[in-house]
Amino acid sequence: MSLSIKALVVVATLSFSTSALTDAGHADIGKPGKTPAAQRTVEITLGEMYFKPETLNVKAGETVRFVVKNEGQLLHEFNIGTSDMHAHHREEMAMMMEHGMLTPTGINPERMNMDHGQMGMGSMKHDDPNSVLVEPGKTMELVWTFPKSGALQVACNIPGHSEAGMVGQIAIGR
Ligand SMILES: [Cu+2]
Repeated sequence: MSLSIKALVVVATLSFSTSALTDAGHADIGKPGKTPAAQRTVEITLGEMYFKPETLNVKAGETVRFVVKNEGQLLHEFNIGTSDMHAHHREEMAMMMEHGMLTPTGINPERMNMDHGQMGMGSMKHDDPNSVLVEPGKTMELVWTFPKSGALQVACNIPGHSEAGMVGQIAIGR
């Protein structure tokens, strides 16, 4: 992947849209954190079709810097949310795949940055702050401040992946 594409991926991840977090009915899943505030760094490995580790133990209110490495051959996602949010995001991802914004192995930056209004998709972009999309061989970072309590999951919402096992639990402790 060229540098410019890499830069686009980083920009896509850093543009903080909070749409995913403000939809009605969403549980408190926490919020994006800042690297200097991170109390620790947790390394996550993605592959076909797993997260390592699969269970994350975090403290209430803790800010964690996740360094997410894709050691697989396919595009994967590391997304923090509730099972309802993941179900909703899976539909969006399926649409992005259908429209060529995503391919099984990567992100198509031209299509991702197109105006999708004509497709009836509004300004759909993969820029949720609670998620990183990681292309094969790449490493991305996500800093997250967890809520005081709640039942959260990590999932890869690329079509077929969570169904094949790319889902894990986040345990929020005291
Ligand atoms: Cu995946």
